[in-house]
Amino acid sequence: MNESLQQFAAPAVNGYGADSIQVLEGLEAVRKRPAMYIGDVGVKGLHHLVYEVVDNSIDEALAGYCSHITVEIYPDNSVSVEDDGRGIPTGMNTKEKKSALEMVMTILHAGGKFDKNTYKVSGGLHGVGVSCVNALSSDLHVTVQREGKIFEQAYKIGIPQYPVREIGLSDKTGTRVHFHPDASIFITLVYNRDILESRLRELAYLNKGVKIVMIDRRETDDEGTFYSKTFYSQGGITEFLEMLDSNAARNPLIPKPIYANVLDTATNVAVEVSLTYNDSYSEHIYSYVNNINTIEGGTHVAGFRRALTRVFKSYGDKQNHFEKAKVEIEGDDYREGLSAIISVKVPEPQFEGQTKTKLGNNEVSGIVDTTVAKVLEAYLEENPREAKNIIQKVILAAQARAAARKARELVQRKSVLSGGGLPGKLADCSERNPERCELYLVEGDSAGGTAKQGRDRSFQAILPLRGKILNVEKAMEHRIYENEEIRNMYTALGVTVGTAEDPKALNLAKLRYHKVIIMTDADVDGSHIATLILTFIYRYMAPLVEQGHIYIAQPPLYQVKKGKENAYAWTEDQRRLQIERLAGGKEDSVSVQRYKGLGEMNASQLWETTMNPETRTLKQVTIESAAEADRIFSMLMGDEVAPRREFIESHAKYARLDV
Ligand code: 0RA
Repeated sequence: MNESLQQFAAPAVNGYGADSIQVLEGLEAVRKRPAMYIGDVGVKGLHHLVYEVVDNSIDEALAGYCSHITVEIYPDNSVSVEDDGRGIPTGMNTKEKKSALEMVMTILHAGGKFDKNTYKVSGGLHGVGVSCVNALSSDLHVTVQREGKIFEQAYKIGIPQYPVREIGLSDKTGTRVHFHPDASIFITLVYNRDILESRLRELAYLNKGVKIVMIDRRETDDEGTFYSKTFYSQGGITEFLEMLDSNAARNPLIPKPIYANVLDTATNVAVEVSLTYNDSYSEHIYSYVNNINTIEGGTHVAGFRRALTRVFKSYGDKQNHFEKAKVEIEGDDYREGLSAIISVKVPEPQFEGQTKTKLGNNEVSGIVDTTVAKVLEAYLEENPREAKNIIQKVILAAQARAAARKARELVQRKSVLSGGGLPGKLADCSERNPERCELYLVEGDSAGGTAKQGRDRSFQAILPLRGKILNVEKAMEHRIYENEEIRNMYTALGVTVGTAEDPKALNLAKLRYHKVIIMTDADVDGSHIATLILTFIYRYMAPLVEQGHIYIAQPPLYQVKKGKENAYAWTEDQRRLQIERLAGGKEDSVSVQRYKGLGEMNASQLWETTMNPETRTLKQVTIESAAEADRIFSMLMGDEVAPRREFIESHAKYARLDV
C-alpha cells in the first residue's frame, strides 16, 4: 500500500520536470493516508470514491451544463461515471506544459482552478476532487468529449500512462471516468448497490431536474438485461419531504408543504426550504449544505428555527390563540410534528463539529431566517385554515410537554429514591470500574437466560428486554418515560435526564458500562427490535453513540460440524469455506445448522461466537451511521426494518474488540 510512487514513476513521466515530482508527492500523500482524504479504507471510503466523481458531475449540473449522469458498476467492481457536461478542459497549460485534463486528474484541488464562479459540492466534506480517486485507483481511464473531439488518458495509481490524446470526433460534450479501486488500499472492493442507490436518490431530490441512472452490470434479468434504476425528481426537496413523511406513515396537517427558494445575490448563497406539519410527535429537520447532509446542523438550521419560532409566536399572539389556551409556549413546541428539508448552497462553506457536518458560516443564518420568515408570514396570512391547524398542534405540544416533564421527574425521583436500585431483571456484573463493564441488551427472556449462563459475570451484565420496545417515533414523550423497558435502560445504565444547564440533557457522569451491546436475533423480528432500540438510543441518548459506547453484537448464521470439529460462519462465503475446509466441499459427510435465533445456541456456543472478547466481532455504531440510518430508513423504508438494520451494520465501524 505504501509503495513509493517514484519507483513506478520513472518510465511513465519521462520528460517531466520538477512539477511532476510535486504532483507525485501530492498523490503519494493520498496513498499514504487515504483515510485523511476519504474517511476510511472500508466500505465507506470505497463508496466515497463514487460520490467524489459524481459530485464533479453534479457541479456541472449546478453550473447549468449537465442534465444526465450515468453510474455503472462492472462485474470486476470497477465503476464508471459519465455525464453530459462541458467536459473537463483539455487544452495545454503553457506554464505547466500539461493538458488541463491531466492537471485536474493528478493535482489535488486543481479542479476548482479552472472554473471559479460556481459552488463546488465536490471537495466538500473530505473531498479533494477526482485526483484523489485517481491516486487510489489501480487503473483509471478518462474520456472527454469537447470541441468536436474525443480525448482520453489512462493512469495507474494516479500516474499518467501517456499524454492526453485525441481518439476521434464527436458532436457531443461530456466526461466519463472509469476507475478500479486499488486492492492494496481498500479492505473491501465489493460495491453495495443499496448504499449507492440511497445516495443517488438523495442527490436526485436535492438537484431537481438532473437524471441519474444507475446500472449494475453484475446482475442481469432472464433476458440478459442489466439491472438499472433511474433517479429523477421534478419536485425536488418538496417531493423528497412528502416521500419521507408518507413512508414513515406521518399524515400531513396541511395539503402541500410550504416552499421557499431564494438566491442572495450579495453572497451567492442559495436557500431552498420545504416544510410541513404532520400528526407525529417528533421533529424531523434534514439539512444539507452543498448536497452534504449536515447532521450536526449549523447556522442554516439556526436561522430556520429562529424564523419559525418568531413568525408563529407573533402570529399566535396576534390572534390571541395562546392566551386563550392558557399555556406557556416554548421553542420546541413550534417544532413538534414539523418535517423540513433545508438545502443551502454556499460558495465557501466552513464545516465544523465532531463529524465536520456543522455549518459555521455566520452570514447564512440571517439569509435563511429572512427567506423563511417572509414565505411563512405570507403563507399564514393567505391560508388561515392551515395556520389554525398548525397553531392548534403547537398548543397541544405545549400541553403534552407539561405532562412529559412530570413523567421525566418521576423517572429521576424514582432512581434517586430507590437509592440507585437496579431493575429486577438486570443480571449485573461484579466489576465496578465502568470502563471494563459491558451491558448486553438482549431481546426476550429466553435469550436473556442463555446470555446469563454464557457470559463472564465478572464484567458482563445482561438486561433482557421484553418483546418490542416502544417505537419512539410514534409515541408522545411522556409515554416514553413511562415505558418500563425504557426506564429499565436508564436505571441499569445509571444515566439520568437533566443537568443544571439543560433539563433535557443526558447526564452520563454515573454511566455504569462503557460498552452497551445490542444483541438480537439475526431475523426480521430481531432486526426490528434492534432498530427500535437504536432509534430510541439515537433520539434520547445520542451522547452514548457520540462517545462510542454503543455496539451491535454479531451472532453467527451457521454452525458447520464434522465429527468433533466445529466451526461458525457469518456469511454464505464463510459457510462454503468451512464446508470446504472440514469436508472438501461435500455438504452431506458435514452437518450445517442455520441459526435463526440466539435461543438456538447453547450458553457455551453463544459465549464462544458472540460474547467472548477474544473471538467475537462487534460493530460500533457511530453517530454518522446512526444519523444516516435514521435519515434514510425511518423514512425511505418506512416499517421495513430489516434493510434498515443491514444499513446500520454496513455503515457501523468494524470493530474487532480485542483492542
Ligand atoms: C474544470 C472546468 C470546467 C469543467 C470541469 C472541470 C468539469 C469536471 C468534471 C468532472 C466530471 N465531470 C466534469 N465536467 C466538467 C469548465 C469547463 C469550461 O469552462 O468549458
